[in-house]
Amino acid sequence: MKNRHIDLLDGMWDFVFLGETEAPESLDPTEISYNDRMPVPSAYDAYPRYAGVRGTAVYRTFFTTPPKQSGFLRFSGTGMWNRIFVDGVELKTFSLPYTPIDLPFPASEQSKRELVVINDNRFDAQRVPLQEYYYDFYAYGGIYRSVEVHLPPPLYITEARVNPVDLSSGDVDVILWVNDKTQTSLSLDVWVDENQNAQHEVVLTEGVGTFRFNIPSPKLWTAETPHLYQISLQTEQDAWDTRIGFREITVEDGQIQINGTPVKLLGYCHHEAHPQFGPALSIQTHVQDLQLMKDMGCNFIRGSHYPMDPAFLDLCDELGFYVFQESLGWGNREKNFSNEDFHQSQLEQTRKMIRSSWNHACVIIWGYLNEGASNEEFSGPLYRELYELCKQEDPTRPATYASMYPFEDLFFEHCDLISINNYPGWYAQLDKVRPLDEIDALFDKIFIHLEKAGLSHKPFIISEIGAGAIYGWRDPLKAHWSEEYQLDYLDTICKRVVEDQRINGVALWQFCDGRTYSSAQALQRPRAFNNKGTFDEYRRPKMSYAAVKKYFTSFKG
Ligand code: ADA
Repeated sequence: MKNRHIDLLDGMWDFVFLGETEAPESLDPTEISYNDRMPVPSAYDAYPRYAGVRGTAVYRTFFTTPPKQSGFLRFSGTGMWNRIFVDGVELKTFSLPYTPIDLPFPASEQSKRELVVINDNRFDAQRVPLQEYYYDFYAYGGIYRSVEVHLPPPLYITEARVNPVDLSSGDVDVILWVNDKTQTSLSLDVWVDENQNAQHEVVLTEGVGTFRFNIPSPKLWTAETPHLYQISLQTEQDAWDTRIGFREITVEDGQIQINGTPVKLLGYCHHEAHPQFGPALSIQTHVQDLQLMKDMGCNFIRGSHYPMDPAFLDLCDELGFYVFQESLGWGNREKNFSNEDFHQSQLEQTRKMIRSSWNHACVIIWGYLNEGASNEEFSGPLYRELYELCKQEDPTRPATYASMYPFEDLFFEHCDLISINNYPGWYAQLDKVRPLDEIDALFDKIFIHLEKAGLSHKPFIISEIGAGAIYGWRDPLKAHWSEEYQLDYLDTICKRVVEDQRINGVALWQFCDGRTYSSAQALQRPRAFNNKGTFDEYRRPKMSYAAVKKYFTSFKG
């Protein structure tokens, strides 16, 4: 078996923070003086020396290639705006926070290669159309996920979708793309779990080819039995590797089914966030988070509000979680929808998200535009285009968006399941003496409305609901912000979810507390944190943990 040559560039890089430079677009990478060192991956503005700064930072490292060897760099996640140079030559300027991106670089006579990243973390509608200052989670800068150098041969597979199409026969359909569009065929061997499976002569048209192979009597993948197959597509000089799970998602008659069996999705919205490291979470933190969720009986994670780290998705494949993977957006309004750069960036990042996470068995739902203006006609074109894009890129998975308008939403026909964010009893009527009563009342009203609107055939999930609690704040009066109020709140909602068949799932808001904006916007956010976590930011459980665990672990379907 061969492997593609991949070097991980993670480690200490040269670094300098230049502050509020006027034009990072015209900085010359050869004229930078570095005065510090910085780990990659990490968010530099989470470290004490640069905490909270906004401006331009420059990173540099070196890597080696054999002379005359080209390749590509894979950035798994960066914030918020970047210009990338290899040997002084600009490869690309881009701003797609949290989104994996591959950048081909040219060959050189030299084997020592210089990589420079000019990175800017300022809010700017032109440079960074996807990220607004008011999003309710802190927007960090830097290279916060891994960077790899891939050194493939001259003809190589750039991407492949490996789709188990038949759970009983074990047929797997593959569509693959190669870098050279003039090639008309590709010979390859398929390996499954270290065993040679079959040889194929794949016909290529415009650099794209398809073929089918078979894994007899496959073991099925579910969150409870996360069986994975290691697949390697081996050409004469190269290997393209992935893992797949045999599972099928269907949405029918108001149900979400996995492998033909209806499931109730029980879990959390999960930010990649830590008070010391921002969005740069280690594999250790990922595993801790996932173990805590397993312990509570969760089978579901909504990756809010951006594509999750590929390393996190690998773990969800392996440990067994159903994931709602969504692209970056938060409460976008007319200003954004009327901005062509925002529109195009939404489409681009959603496409990249789907392509880079297509083979993950854990991903069962695509999402976009969290709490956008789905009650306004002006946002219709983008909602429709994003839905169509999801269906074109992937007809095998449902697509949806978290709506905050259960009664006024205009686009429920453009989604496969209805996802509602709401906070009855938290952002409650001020004169309500028993705000918790709002919870059941709201869902009763929503179901009457959906029935009248002829939408009862669509599965329904609560994509957010929750209440804030300050860790350790106990109060016999059970007031807002006390652990007691949050406990009663989550008890009420979890009971309703497990008992009501019309609710196909819940992603509680949220797994753990997370840092948010630090301006006067934080007046509703004590400590400048969103405090609705069942755990605090250091993953210490609040009282509500027991309620969630009680209902989720005892749910039998
Ligand atoms: C919204 C939003 C979340 C969070 C939440 C809250 O639903 O999608 O990101 O801000 O509200 O805590 O109010």
